[in-house]
Amino acid sequence: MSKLSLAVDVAGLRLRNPVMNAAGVLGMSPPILKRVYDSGAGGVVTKSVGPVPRTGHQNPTLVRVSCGALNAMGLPNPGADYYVEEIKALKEMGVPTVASFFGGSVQEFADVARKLTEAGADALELNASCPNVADEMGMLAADAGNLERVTAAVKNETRLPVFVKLSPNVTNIKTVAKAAEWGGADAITAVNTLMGIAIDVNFRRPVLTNTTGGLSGPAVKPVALRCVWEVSQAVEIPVIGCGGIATWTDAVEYLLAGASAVEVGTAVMTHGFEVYGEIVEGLGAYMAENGFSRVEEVVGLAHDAGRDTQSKVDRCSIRV
Ligand code: RRO
Repeated sequence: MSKLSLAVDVAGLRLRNPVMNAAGVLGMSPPILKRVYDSGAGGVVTKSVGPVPRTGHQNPTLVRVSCGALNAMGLPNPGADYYVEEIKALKEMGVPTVASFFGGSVQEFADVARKLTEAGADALELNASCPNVADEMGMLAADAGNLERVTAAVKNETRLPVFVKLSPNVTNIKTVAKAAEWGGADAITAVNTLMGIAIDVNFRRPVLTNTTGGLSGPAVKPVALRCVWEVSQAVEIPVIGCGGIATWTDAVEYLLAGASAVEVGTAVMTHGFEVYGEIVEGLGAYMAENGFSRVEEVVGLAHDAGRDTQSKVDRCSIRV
């Protein structure tokens, strides 16, 4: 049997293992993202950046709820020009860096993608799915036609792999995943946060200033896992799983559902930075115990099992 390796190549992005942080939770400061890498992650993802600085929504912007967290940060970021220096710093530290970004128009998406490419990012994550600025910008991931156009415009500006991050807040995620693929996406990240609300019974009003927010953490895992399952059936490009991953078993579930890599966000708030190393270690042990030598051998296996079960059911019904 060949030697076990956790290294993956996700649409051209080579990582020492398939575990990254999810965009947003840890911001963009190079020393903090370097800690994610030093804790064992294969690469890092920055907080989404746009064309110009934004202050985001007024506090409170984050509330802990049972099984997770609800946020409505409102895309706070210092603007793409500032990020250029931050990305250069991460690259100098040897950290594989995925730059997450957004725009308010096709041209803005394309311009920011070009700047981040010139800055030296290793891949781009096109955030089509922030749930907290939908009134202002509309949600790109809910509009297949626009998503395809924006993805194509971004691909025209960069030679880097482009991952399109989708939303679970849509009726049919397969349709939008296919639109991103048609636009030239190299991978799909599934998924962003699930829209929710928390109400303060004493003040008798929503806790978040923005009223609604994006739910993340363990509560969303079954929903996000279903999204990965469906998207991986709908497209030919790799899928990156995101949503409620806190343990190596969560990560393995995502791989079995069809993800080629995973992103871990909210769990860093509850488990600390060690969560990345723990997931990587557990994944390695699982692969060794089960005779896998490469991560790709695990990807999508649960779909095959589903087909086996189906055929057994068919055989049973024939006997009956
Ligand atoms: O900044 C946010 O409010 C935010 C973003 Br950009 C996102 O993609 N997902 C989310 O839950 N919050």
